[in-house]
Amino acid sequence: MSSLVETWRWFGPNDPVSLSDIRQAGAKGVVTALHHVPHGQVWNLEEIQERKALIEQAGLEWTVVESVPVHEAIKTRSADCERYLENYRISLRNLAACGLRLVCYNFMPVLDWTRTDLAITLPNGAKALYFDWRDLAAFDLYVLKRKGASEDYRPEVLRHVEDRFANMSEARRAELSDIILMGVPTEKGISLEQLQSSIDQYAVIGKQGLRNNWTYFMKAIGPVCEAHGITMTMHPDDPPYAILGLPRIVSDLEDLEYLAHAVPDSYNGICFCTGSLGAGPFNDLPAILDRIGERVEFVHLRNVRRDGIGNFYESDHLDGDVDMVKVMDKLLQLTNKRNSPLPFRPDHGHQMLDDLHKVTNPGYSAIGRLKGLAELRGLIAGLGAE
Ligand code: DNO
Repeated sequence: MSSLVETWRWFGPNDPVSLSDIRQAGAKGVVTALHHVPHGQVWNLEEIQERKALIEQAGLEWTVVESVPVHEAIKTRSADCERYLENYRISLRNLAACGLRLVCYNFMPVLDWTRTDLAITLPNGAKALYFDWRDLAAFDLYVLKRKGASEDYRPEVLRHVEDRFANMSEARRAELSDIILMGVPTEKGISLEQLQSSIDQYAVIGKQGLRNNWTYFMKAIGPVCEAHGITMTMHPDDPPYAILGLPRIVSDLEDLEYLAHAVPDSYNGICFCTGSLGAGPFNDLPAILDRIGERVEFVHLRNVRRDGIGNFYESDHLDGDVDMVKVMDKLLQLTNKRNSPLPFRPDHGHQMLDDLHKVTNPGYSAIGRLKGLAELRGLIAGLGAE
């Protein structure tokens, strides 16, 4: 029998949210990465040790490494793939040498998570991240001008897109492109040209090709993971759709089961992100946990509220389309069967109160996450007492 452990994402020494803030929030563990190291380069031992020492001096523990980014050459299995695989193995060995054995990563082509707005104002005045299919389509059709793009959107999405784009100010158009091309804050975004050429490249690879490349990646790092007791946790696609013509392979239960069967070894784990999976109305999260719960080694808890055409905003942690009570109940049941604790972090929070006047990493301001964590903590205590 084990327990859920509270962790908190930290973007490193430049994060406006400090380690001392994290301690005050009550989290025990830190989730972080060497964000300044360019994707694909080796994480050297000294730098990992230094970062770990900083966290421990603050009375915390570095619980999860999120993310060790997978270089595009590996995802596309192109010419430099073997070199980047070797770099990845070296980074994993170095992490394990520092006692870091739980890693989160994703296999989303080029873009990490995607939103179309980073600060919509909610009725109560707080700000939230938002995804609108019509804005994505406007970008796709009129900025990216992708061939065949209109076939990928439903008529109710396309209906107003032309007008919507025509009425968008230049500033908003530029902002929309920046947001879509952004990826992880504190890491570099990509250019429109890079996106265009990746789209062409992935059109040839397709979904099955990407699955094969993922399997190849996992088998290539498998011996290192097994020798050093490392668990990899794959983050689901955010949102859980193939967007902008790019294939995606971790969007629903079928995908998750495919991955679990393709590499059945225990180093192949899942990062269960309720916000990412929850943005798809086809995903029944408690049912997914019933099927693949044993593979879950890390959890991101956040909620979303969808509208009729699948647009969604990030809602309060206990208020949205994800039934957080049921999800938490299942997670607690899972911890009963585990020997090791299951780390979770309150994922994204609203920008609110004092944070409205600060520059923060989108989704990662302190107070909103603190509120989310407190609510989740209460839920755990309540369900645990039952
Ligand atoms: C967004 C995050 C993701 C996640 C990566 C994992 O807020 O959950 O950026 O860290 O996809 O590789």
